Amino acid sequence: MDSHKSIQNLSIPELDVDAVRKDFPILQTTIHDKPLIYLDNAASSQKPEFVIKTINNYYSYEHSNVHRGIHHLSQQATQQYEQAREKVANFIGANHSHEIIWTRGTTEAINLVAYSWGQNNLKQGDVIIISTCEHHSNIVPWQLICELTGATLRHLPLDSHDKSFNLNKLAEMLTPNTRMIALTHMSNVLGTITDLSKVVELARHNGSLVLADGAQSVPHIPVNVAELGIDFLAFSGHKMLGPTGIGCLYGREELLEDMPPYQGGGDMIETVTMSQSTWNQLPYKFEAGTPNIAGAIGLGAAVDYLEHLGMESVRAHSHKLNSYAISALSEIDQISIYGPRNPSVRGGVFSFNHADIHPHDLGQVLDSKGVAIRAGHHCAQPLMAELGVGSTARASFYIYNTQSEIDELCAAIKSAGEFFSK
Ligand code: 7TS
Repeated sequence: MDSHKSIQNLSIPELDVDAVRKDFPILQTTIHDKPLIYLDNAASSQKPEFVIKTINNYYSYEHSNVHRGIHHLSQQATQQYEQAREKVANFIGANHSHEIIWTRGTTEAINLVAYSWGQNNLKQGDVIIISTCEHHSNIVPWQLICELTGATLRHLPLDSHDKSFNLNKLAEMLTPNTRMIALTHMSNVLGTITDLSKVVELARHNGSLVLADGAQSVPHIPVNVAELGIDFLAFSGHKMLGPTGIGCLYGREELLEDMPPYQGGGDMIETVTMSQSTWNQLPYKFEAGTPNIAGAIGLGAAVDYLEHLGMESVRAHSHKLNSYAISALSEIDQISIYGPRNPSVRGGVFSFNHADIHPHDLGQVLDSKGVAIRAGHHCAQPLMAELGVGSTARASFYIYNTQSEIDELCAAIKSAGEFFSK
């Protein structure tokens, strides 16, 4: 789904943010005796009671191992676990639920593709393209597999003006040797949303595959893999209201069928003899060992919750907060915001620096006021180098954040500025 189109649709129901907030126990708490203003959602989102209760209920009354028991509990656990896979498949528009592989998160999903697909398909002379604004999870696995296979890793530089992807430049970089284009769908530093349909169009001319890092996009904008035409999508449960330790790799069936297992062990085999083994069907070929059953079921509940809100409404809320944040933060003279100003091409991730305050100091002062932001390099050191900074402060929003929380953020930044200028 094109996020640009969706936000112009005026019939999208608005989120009832007051009601949403009541669903999150942690938002009813205080930090340093102040109401919690949680603006670190790009790192991990908070969890609604519905997800917490689903996991609690599973462990309290329904737990057993999956795919191996003939007893009732095991069958019930298997059913819930596989239903969660179907929910995720529907949520991202996959054609089949066996195109969804459970992983620990985005990082493991990208490693799976880099190793399993890469070892089978890459050789000297082949090229992988990533960009300068990738999270380390979409850089390091490719560096490792290039070292193993002799393939070359090249990076797409950002547009010098607004730090968006320059797709003309991408077109120039493509050659018949380009085997994979692996790009973030939404930057965890700049918030920039990548026009994946265009990337896929360019890639198709060239016969290369496209992997999208959806860690920041899947929680915040409607993502449909079939409409986008991408080959792989990686994302994490914990950034989309689900538990930690669970995430997904979506892969097109034909590609997954051709890829060898990533890890060996129980559940991923069809037969084992002392001399050789054969592999289980998809998706189990890639899921060795007892999986994170509660995690998958919890992520299924998170998907239910997001679908109940409607991803169009989630995106519309983000758009509203982004517009507000851009003008509110721009009013503070000492603040420079990185990334595009147009709220239609960005998500709710705002990295900024204060002329007089180091990001870590700013983070600490804000914490003392109950405002949780992140400071650091955000696992994007090449991007920090391109921006010419060592670190930034970062505020990132989600469904439960409000304009008045952005006002509080700005007030806290202003008061920190006054404190440090004394
Ligand atoms: N890709 C992007 C774009 C990310 O933002 C992150 C996590 C990852 C990959 C890795 O996800 P994981 O769940 O496997 O760890 N980003 C952040 C962040 O910005 N702050 O903390 C984690």
